[in-house]
Amino acid sequence: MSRVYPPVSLIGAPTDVGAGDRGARLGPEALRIAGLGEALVARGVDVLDRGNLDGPRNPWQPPHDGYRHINEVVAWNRLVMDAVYAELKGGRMPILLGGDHCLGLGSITGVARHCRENGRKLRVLWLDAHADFNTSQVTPSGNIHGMPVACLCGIGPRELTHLGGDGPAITPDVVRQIGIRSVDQGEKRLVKEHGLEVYDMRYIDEVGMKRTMEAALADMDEDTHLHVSFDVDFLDPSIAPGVGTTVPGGPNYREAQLVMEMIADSGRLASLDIVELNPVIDTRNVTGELSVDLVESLFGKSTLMRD
Ligand code: 5AB
Ligand code: MN
Ligand code: MN
Ligand code: MN
Repeated sequence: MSRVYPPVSLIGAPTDVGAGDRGARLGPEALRIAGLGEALVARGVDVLDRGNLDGPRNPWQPPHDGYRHINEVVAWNRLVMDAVYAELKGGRMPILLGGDHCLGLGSITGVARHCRENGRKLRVLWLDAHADFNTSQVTPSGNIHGMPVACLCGIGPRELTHLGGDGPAITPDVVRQIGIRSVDQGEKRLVKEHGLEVYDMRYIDEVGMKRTMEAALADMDEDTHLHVSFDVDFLDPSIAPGVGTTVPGGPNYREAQLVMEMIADSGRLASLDIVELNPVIDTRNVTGELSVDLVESLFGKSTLMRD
């Protein structure tokens, strides 16, 4: 199943201002050292590494009014939004190298603007152990990497919900969450209230990964822009220890490969985030290397005799 992929731009966003641990700021380098660029080139993809964005340092302060580092989070997300939007406008596929998952806010806001301007429908696959649907009232931590989906849907402080200028970037119906297994109490209520489509681990256990992905990828057509936001803590910690917020009971190696292969087969992938990789916590760079391995599958490399 060989496919021609659009040219790709790697965008590094070395920050952990939205996280509870420091170290995700080293994620872009760990992905580069694991050979992300080279692996894509080997798949026949035209790759440009745009280097790293340069935002404010992590002040490492406690939360104020329920948010930690909100000014720095806004500044980083503006940079990411503009960089992602510019790549799409130039006809390239942005791959955002995080950095913590607060950056999904800027990335998807940039993607949503591109879709609006080009009359494309947006589908967001959120691969994560967490729903990232907290607000300042219900967050147990104040860490904004636990809030981006809510903010994207218009729930949160104005500077985050209106990052793109004119209202929330998306509505909850464009999102499909997969692999979820840790949702805070108040967050659960919000997820239900807003009708988010969540394929949690219980669902995956009962139904299997194949049917889960069929459901999550259903009803897309040639006008659909598929954005994948890949929080590395989606994976079971036994194969991916290098993340700050591990939760046991995630997808195993084969299930994760199947997820990526089925996304590749959909032919709709148009932008990607790889976030939350924390090399300081990793065992050598195994989690970075596994992430690269999975991205190869996203770009059509199959372990079976199909490519
Ligand atoms: B991640 C937690 N729900 O809000 C919170 O890694 C964890 O981007 C958030 O999914 C994890 O602090 C954020 C307990
Ligand atoms: Mn996340
Ligand atoms: Mn997570
Ligand atoms: Mn995390």
